[in-house]
Amino acid sequence: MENPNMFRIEDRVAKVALVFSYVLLLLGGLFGFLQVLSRAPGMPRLETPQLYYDGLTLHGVALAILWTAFFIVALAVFVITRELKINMNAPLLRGGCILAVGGSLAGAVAILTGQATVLYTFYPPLQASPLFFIALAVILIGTWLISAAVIEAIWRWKKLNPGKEVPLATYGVFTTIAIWLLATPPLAYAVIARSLPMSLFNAPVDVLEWRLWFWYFGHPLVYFWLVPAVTIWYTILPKVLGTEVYSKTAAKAAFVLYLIASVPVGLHHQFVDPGVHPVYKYLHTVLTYLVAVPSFITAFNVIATLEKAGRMRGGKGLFGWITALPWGKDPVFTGITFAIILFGIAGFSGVVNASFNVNYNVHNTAWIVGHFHLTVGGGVTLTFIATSFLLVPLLFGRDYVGKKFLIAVPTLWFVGQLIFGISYHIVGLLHAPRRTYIAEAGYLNDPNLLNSLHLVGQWIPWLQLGAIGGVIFALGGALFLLLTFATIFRGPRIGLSGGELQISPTPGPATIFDKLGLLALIAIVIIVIAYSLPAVEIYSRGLSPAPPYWPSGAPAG
Ligand code: HEM
Ligand SMILES: [Cu+2]
Repeated sequence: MENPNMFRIEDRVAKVALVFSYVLLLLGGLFGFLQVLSRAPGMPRLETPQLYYDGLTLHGVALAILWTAFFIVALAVFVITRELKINMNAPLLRGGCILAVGGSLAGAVAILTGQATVLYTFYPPLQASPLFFIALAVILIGTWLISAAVIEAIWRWKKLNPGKEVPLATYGVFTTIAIWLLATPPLAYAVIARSLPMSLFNAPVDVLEWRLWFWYFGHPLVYFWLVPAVTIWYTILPKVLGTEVYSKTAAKAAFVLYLIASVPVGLHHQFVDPGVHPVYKYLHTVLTYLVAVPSFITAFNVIATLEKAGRMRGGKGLFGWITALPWGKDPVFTGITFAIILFGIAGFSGVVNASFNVNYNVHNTAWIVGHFHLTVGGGVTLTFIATSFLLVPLLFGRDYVGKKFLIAVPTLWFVGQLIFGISYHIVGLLHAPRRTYIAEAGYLNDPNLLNSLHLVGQWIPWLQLGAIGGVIFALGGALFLLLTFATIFRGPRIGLSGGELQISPTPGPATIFDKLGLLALIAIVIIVIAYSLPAVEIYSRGLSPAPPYWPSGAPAG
């Protein structure tokens, strides 16, 4: 029998990361709730303008960057230990976790004390206190240590198991961590070599150079969230339905495409930036459409898997398999499939965003907010929430409390997201801006403008509907956190599974997909091609650094 304590240290790190991820979800979600009300005329405005922008900064950092990353750490450690049944390098894992948690706390302090009103993109020349940038650097170093522990464990397993195929869930974890390692060095350069000197010595920063390296990171960041969600769709979703993914080969092919095409596309966030040649922007547009291909493959594969499971349950005819699935009965199944549907809807607006010319119509509008709530807030976050229903009992050895309420979590999240997402897409098409405390804005309080034919008057009902949707899914989040914290601290004890957990299809012999080093090398070559062009353009023209600027006046002291 397995020694149940074999993964004591790994499990402790996974538990700390998981609990911390839920704390971040709570903190970030709280400001989401306040924000969506602040943006809707006629709704309670519970924030001062300063708190609105500080809260929005925290919302972005805590949710988009940290909640996802900490959940992914817990998931990665759990998958590696349970699936490969090997220990991980404890000092790397523990050290990385301490740095990442410590850095996150320091960053939260900097934001909440008004020392970093710079939003989660901290574009220069917006100035912030050194604490904020040091915190970011420490978090990055922490994530690298954890990533090293993951990669080292997979490498060791491969050496011990020559000729064996990497199991699918581990393959997804490898892809996730490889994307993170490819994506973060230029971000570290922007933070440590540019933003930190700016905050310490008021050193001027070249805005375009900085944005190039920030968005080099910013796009693969979304695949760093998505790939683990897709890994869950390929492994845990079939598992709860008692089957296997329809095509393991197509699943691995999708991971490979995510790996090689998710980085060299960052210029699609800079379509409106002057100083980058349109041909390079066009190249990144084409590569962006390439990285949509694995998502289409995933859609086919997941739907085929659902059909297989539905027919196994006796579903007949063209659509009978859909109704045969356990909708509304199994919260894990329901949560994950709702997440997939939300992600699918967001795919449509994603294609609009990615289009070089159509993008101009939606850039920096509420449309973008609608888009990424359906993707990272819907597809990814709801997948992670539903997976928690399995992961928390397995890691903490406690049964979920309030089981009959669990189904309400994905339901509220799904309905709220749909209402919020659709309203924000529409109000974005009417050119309502994002990142603006618009309920306080002059133009929304000007009767002449509101009564004219100007679009502004048409925003109001959509902003209000968006607020209703936002409050509904915030309620789903609150219920989730309440039940989950109650489970972690008070849930009835059950035995720990300890040993093996078969979540991937039975692995066969190694294939071309298992040449992980080669795949990473191909990814690097494409990145170098796609980024050397704009980099040469920017550096050969010469930098023109701009002096820093405090967004709301330098903090006292
Ligand atoms: C709990 C319910 C949530 C509500 C009510 C909510 C609401 C909002 C609203 C209204 C904005 C736009 C603010 C503006 O542009 O002025 C926003 C921004 C944002 N939200 Fe959420 N949100 C929620 C959850 C989430 C989740 C779960 C994630 C990601 C995992 C997320 C990620 C973001 C990001 C990245 C931004 C952009 C921040 C920026 O522009 O700097 N939100 N949210
Ligand atoms: Cu992108």
